[in-house]
Amino acid sequence: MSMKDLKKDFPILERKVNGKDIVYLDNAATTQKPNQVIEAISNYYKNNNANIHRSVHKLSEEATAAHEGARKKVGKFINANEREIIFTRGCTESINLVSHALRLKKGDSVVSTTMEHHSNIVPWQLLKDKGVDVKFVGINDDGTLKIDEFEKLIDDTTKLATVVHVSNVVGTVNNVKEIAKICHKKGCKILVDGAQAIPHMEINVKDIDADFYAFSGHKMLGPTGIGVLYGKKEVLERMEPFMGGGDMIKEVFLDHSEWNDVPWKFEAGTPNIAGAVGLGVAIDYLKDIGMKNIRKHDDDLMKYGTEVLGKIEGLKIIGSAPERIGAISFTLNDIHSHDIATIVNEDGIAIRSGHHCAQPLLNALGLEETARASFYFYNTKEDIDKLAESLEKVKKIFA
Ligand code: C6P
Repeated sequence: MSMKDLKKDFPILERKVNGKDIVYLDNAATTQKPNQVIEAISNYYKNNNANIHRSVHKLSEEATAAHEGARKKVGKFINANEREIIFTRGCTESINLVSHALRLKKGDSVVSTTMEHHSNIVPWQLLKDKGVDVKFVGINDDGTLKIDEFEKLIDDTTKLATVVHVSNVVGTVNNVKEIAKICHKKGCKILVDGAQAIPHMEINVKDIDADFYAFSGHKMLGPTGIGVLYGKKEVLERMEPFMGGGDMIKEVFLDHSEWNDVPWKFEAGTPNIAGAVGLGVAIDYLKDIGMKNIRKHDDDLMKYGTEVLGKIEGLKIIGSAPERIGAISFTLNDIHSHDIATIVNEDGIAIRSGHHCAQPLLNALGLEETARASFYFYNTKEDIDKLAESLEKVKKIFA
């Protein structure tokens, strides 16, 4: 089956926007959902809904099995043990979990990068009140990281380094395996923000040797409100809880409590059970296509997009790292990106504009905003052609 045929699994891609067939090029913000995922969520609520881990009745047993089954699927998908998979609300919460549960203190430091999404900057800044220092690795003009800076910035005080696997703005693929090696050699742990990597490539957390790997379900065909934090079991076991509440305890006394085993120690309260079920089915769907096939298709689109958009006079593609995937950011003459996005929307084309929640990265590139087209396997070369045509119209309007 060709990637084009898969489009029919996505009901939303059949709708019209402003009387035109929708061209959805905002996949880095969120991907669309196939019928299989939508139906799995609906089926869960129709047939199995109950709270989990708490009751002995049939529905609770089924709901628990569905939730824990999804955890198994996630574990297998990234080559981790299921006990190393913590369900969260999304990548942002996964990073915040680590920033709280590590219990960093005065004198400790964290090394991050200028390329990060705000989700991997602000949680670390919030630790400044505690006396934790946050340092940032810079970028080169082509949108690659200054990897040598990791080596220089990590010192005896550094407890954690954190890096985005794939940039949501310039699409740069960082060599996280090499960065993990540097971190471990220098004696600190590494957290990888995999939000934009996991939709497009095979992820093997053991091969990367990441201590933590964070991502969101909704950027990989799953529902919103469900995400994952992978953590090495021995690391998670040494960490303190993130939130307190039901299910994260073994026993509660009035003066103290004893924590549940990992991963449940980090999952306080009733979780997003339907979300986990939906994510599990999204993973089944991705595996059926094959992550290698998805990568190949998305690489082809990136190449084609770079060629076609690159030919438009006045259009400048931002970032030229040797390995990029998923997203092309660009400026067009001096037209504001919100104007670009608004005008192409008239042609049914969805792209993102603005700072993409990565203001320090844009500042480092000497910009305040860009337009961004981001792709997934259901996109076609025709989608890119339509965007190019529409951008010519934008230029005419502003000529
Ligand atoms: N980037 C984008 O349009 P959440 O919101 O928790 O699902 O994901 C946060 C996040 C973290 N890291 C990276 C690299 C990301 O790209 C994102 C989300 C979207 O680029 C929405 S701002």
